[in-house]
Amino acid sequence: MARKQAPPALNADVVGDAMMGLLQARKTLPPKLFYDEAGCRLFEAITTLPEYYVTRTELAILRDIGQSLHDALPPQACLVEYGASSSLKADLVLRQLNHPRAYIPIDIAQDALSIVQAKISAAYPGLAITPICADFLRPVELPEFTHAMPRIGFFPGSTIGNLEPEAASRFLRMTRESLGQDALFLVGVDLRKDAARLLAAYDDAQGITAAFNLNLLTRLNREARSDFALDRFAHRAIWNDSESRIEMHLVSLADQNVRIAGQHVSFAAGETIHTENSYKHSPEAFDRIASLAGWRVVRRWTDPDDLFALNLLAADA
Ligand code: AVJ
Repeated sequence: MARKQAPPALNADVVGDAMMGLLQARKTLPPKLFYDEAGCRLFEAITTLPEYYVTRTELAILRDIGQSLHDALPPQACLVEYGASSSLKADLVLRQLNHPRAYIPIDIAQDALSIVQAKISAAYPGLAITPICADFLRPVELPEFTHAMPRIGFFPGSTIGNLEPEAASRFLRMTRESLGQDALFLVGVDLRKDAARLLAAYDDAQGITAAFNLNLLTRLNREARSDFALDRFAHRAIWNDSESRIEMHLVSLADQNVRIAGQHVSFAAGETIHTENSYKHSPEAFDRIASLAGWRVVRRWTDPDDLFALNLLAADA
């Protein structure tokens, strides 16, 4: 007897997050929805694009500052990484640490997290590794056994740029509480630069960023049983100078109705879904965000072209 294949399971979290954004007057979707399996792969491809200077610049800084990083960080520490989708950057920090004792990678993508765990545990046999699969914007309880260790937070990639300045301060305040007294925090921040360079980085010639943005709709079609027509939306990147951020949008190419989780959402031609902010902070703007959260920037390493800054924060007493 022919059997119908079961439809893919409805993902209640994804439906909830999507509806929350799509029912607003100005439609939005949260950037964490980018990172399903296909989205993680597309993001990996973005990080090696010629136009996307962010990842390669931060990696170059991390490689260049080895000795000063070593000198700035305490021995026997626990490294807590917020958004750990690749092991590359943590490896560059861990190799500068004097007898690191624990590594706690936190990420929303379980598959990526498992790979990170496998790679780091192979490279650092004595290190205690406790991966936590979670949205790092929510408070996370760090494992008991790390409580007596010096804590170093690590938030690379300029992921903090996804957050509006107030939300970035809120996040940093939360991590200050969770990392505790005397903690340090290494935060990667993409710097303000000319608009043409920024726009190219978020609208590359090969269309990988466009595919990454549109994959959100493919994901919703599968996990929220929506019926977005992929050829009726287009990728758009905008430089918003007054807010100092790149915005990614999905533009509706027609008047249309979309069904999602049993509801109808209508789009006018030209209307957009705002899918991501990527703030580009001046050093002063980031100092302020950090200080509002009870952190002080004690060190800032940049590349020769001042594209990117790796900031070392210390918890203010
Ligand atoms: C992972 C949030 C740092 O904002 O540059 C890359 C994501 N979006 N291309 C960024 C992203 C489009 C990226 N972050």
